[in-house]
Parts: sequence; C-alpha cells; structure tokens
Amino acid sequence: MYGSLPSAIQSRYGFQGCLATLDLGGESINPTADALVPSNFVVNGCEDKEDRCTLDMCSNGGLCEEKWSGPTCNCDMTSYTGPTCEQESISYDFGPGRGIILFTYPSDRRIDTHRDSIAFGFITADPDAILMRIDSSRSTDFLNVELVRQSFDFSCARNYLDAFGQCLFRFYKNLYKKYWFGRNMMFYDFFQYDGKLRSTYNMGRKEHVIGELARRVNDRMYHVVRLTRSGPNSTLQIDNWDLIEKFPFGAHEPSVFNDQTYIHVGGRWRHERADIHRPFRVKISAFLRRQQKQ
Ligand SMILES: [Ca+2]
Repeated sequence: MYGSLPSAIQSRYGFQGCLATLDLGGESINPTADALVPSNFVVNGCEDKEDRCTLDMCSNGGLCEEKWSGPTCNCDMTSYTGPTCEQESISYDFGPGRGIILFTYPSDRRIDTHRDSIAFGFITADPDAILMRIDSSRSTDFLNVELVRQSFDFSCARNYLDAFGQCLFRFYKNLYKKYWFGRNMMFYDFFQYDGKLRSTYNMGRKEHVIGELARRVNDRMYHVVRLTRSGPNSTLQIDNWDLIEKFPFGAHEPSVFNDQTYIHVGGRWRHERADIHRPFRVKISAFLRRQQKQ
C-alpha cells in the first residue's frame, strides 16, 4: 500500500501512535468500525504508555527517546553502543608503526553539507597530532580535529604594551602558567600545556578555530569528543565538560562544505608526498559522522 502513495507522502512505515477525534469532511469516523480493510494493529483506546525515559536510563551521555514501543537510547554521539550505551564500541589501535584510515567517497556520493556531526572516543599520550580530517577534492573546504601544543588565540599582557600600544611580547592565551616576580615579570611555561584538542574548519572564506583549551586530553584516559558544525558555527564538547560554542562574525560567511571527498583518521594523508602528516599514536573507537545535505 505504501508503495502506491504519492512520492511526497511515501513512507516505509505506517503511523504509530495515538489518534483522537478523527474528523473527515465534517463527520467523525470510527477508524476500527468504518475501515474498509480492518487491521489487527489498530485498537480502540489510547492508553498512556507506562515505560518512559528516566534520567539514568542511558549511560555515557546517550539520549533517551520515547518511542511507541518504549524508551530507547540513542548512542550516536557517545562513542558507546548497546541498548543503554554502556558497551565500548569497536576500536582501532594506531601504533608506533604509524597507520592511517583513509576513506574516499565514490565520485557520485561526494555531497555538499550544511551541517556535520562528528563523535569519537580516544586514548592517547601524544601531545601533537591530527585525529581526523575531512577534505574536499574540488575546493579548499576542510574540517580538522587535532591535538596541539599551543593555541593560536593570541593576546597581549598589559605590561608588555609599548608607548604605541604595540605588543612587545605575545603569549598564548589560556595556555600559559604565570609566575609573578615583583610587579612586571612573568615566566610562561608553554610546553606543560600541550595536548589540547581543537578543531579548525574552513567553508570557503576563512579558517575558524574552536578548542578546549582549559584541559589536556593526552593523559592516557578515555575521552569522548562531540563536534558539530552548522554553517560557519560550531559546538565542541569533550566528555561532560562545558560545551564550547563558536559563532564567527560576518553575515556572508560561507556555510556549505563543498564536495566532501576524503576522511582521514589517525593523521593526514598527503597525496602529493604519499606520507602521513602528523600521525597519531592512539586508540580510537566508534567513529561516527553524520552529514546533513545542503
Ligand atoms: Ca564552501
């Protein structure tokens, strides 16, 4: 029956739920008594479902969704799996021999996306490496997730401004450790703070950066990354830490990732050199990526 419906309202599944006060052409009808083809799956009465989502139903940040058959856990953005998102997913070890997973979309499936959602879990001690990257073959659009030694978020200490307002000594905001010796002296300990996670992306005009600069993630602990890009905007969350949001200024920021072609996991494959750029020694699990077409 569903196959004969107009394409605009076609569905593989019939309606599942409760309908009340069904009125057709000003007349109330009884779907069970008036049906030309009665169905055992349609019964009178709408009883409230007893099984409902509770706060602790899904583990590891899984989302509980109320379905007609009862509550189910959506584990998509958790890196875990199983009925309640409690099982670790399949994982991949990138050892000292250096390896990479490179997926190339077939030429007829290289879509343009307005929104991308990415989630994966990882364990590493590496301070500086590319975790994953999406590239285009016909544009300069890309999305990169990496560990970095330093942030590019420059700032300038007031004490280091000269008479013209020029910065005499730049430092990396949020990544320094301050020691005060007297009034004006500071000592910055950069490299204690490597292993920060950030994402950079460019949809055609300029590069945007979003990063969790407050904490290191190369501590050999299991971390889960959730990254969404929607047009030029993005959100990033690691584990249950604070959600970080990025809303770049500019009304004319391009919002479409054109012609997604390559997904690199564990480094960046450089076609022209046939080598892996900034490889990653890591265990990565449950790599999930969702696209939303333009
Ligand atoms: Ca673009």
